[in-house]
Amino acid sequence: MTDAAHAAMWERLDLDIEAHDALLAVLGKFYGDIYLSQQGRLKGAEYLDFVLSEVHGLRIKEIQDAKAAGKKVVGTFCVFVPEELTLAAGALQVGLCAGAKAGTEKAETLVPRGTCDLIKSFVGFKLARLCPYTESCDLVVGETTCDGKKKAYEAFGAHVNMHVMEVPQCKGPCDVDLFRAELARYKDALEALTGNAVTAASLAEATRRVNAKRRALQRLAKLRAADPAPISGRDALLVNQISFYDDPDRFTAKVNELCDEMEARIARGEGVASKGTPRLLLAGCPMAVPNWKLPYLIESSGAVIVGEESCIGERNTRDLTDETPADLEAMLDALAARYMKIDCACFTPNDERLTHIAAMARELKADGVVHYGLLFCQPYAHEAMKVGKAMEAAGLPYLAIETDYGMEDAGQLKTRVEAFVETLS
Ligand code: BJ8
Repeated sequence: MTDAAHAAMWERLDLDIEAHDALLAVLGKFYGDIYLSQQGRLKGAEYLDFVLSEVHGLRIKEIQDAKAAGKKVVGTFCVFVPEELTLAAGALQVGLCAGAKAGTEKAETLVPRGTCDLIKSFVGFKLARLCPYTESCDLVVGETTCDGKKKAYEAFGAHVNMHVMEVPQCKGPCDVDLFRAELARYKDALEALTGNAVTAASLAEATRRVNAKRRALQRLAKLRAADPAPISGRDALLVNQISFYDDPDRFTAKVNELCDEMEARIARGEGVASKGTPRLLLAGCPMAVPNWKLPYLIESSGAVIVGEESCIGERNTRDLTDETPADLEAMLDALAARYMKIDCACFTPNDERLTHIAAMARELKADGVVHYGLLFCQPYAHEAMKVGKAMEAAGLPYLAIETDYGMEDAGQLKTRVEAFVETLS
């Protein structure tokens, strides 16, 4: 696509062209500094670079072409929205979480200042007309997870066509029933939006495609247990971030190619960092594009990240949906069972998360755990304390970091991370 074709498309989407150009310039520079400067990247990382360079270009063109052919586009903010159902209704699903400070002043006219940057960012991107994904959506799906999100959706719903799914706060049998009913309500909303019925055949096919994507990401996650680490934490995070934007089948194929290359690299005893480099597990809040600050600080401080315990990471890919049910009702039951396993900090109690973090650290041979909490995020701030105690009991060095999308604290964070890495070496 030419620059002029890009610009014409963004104008049709009513983006603020000047502000959007400035955003892309900053993003390009940030990507160059954090990603292209890495040594020993996999050849398959060219796919990541290409997708990122065209994240507001070719992928948006594909989405616009699909819309012109009659497809509907559904935007989401949370891994509780089942992609299986969206695909089964013949729609496209894209993630709308954003990882950059943008339109903050405008966002603060809709949500309080003491709101986490993830929420302020998606509100700001919409109000400042900066996100071609949001502008492409026919339906935006929210969910009642944390208080910040559920109240933000009340205000956000005045700006987009919105459907809010109720996600329970506990995991008893009546909570699973509630979520099962919400799946049926979401299915109805999708059928009304697309005019397509969700059938046993379409849901079985969609489940197979989404599971294939999860299997590829599971495969990649397991390969990171090798020492030396075959892929940087930054690139692995980017793979997970792209999983929310790219075409699911193309993405699966590309991740499997990346895994083939990683296996060959492991067989040769090669990696992105030398054997014995301190290995860290990153746990906590999800990191949406382009929230790469902390991974960059960690990996430029002499450590390598070997896993992400996050919704843009293993929390989203750990569990597959059972593919064995043959009728639609049983398939919806299987979806409810699968999604209610997600150990988001919005649940109470949520002790399985502590078990998962300890197991991941063990399997990935992590030397320590860094917990990332986004400023003003109550659920993960509370759990950061519990995770600290659990890691102490497991004998694992632990560092809890709370930050936002700004760069003002980068120097101070780097000092803390370097000191932590020093204790591991
Ligand atoms: S399932 S983690 S994607 S809700 S950082 S907005 S929690 S105040 S993102 Fe999440 Fe779904 Fe849970 Fe995952 Fe609120 Fe915290 Fe902000 Fe957060």
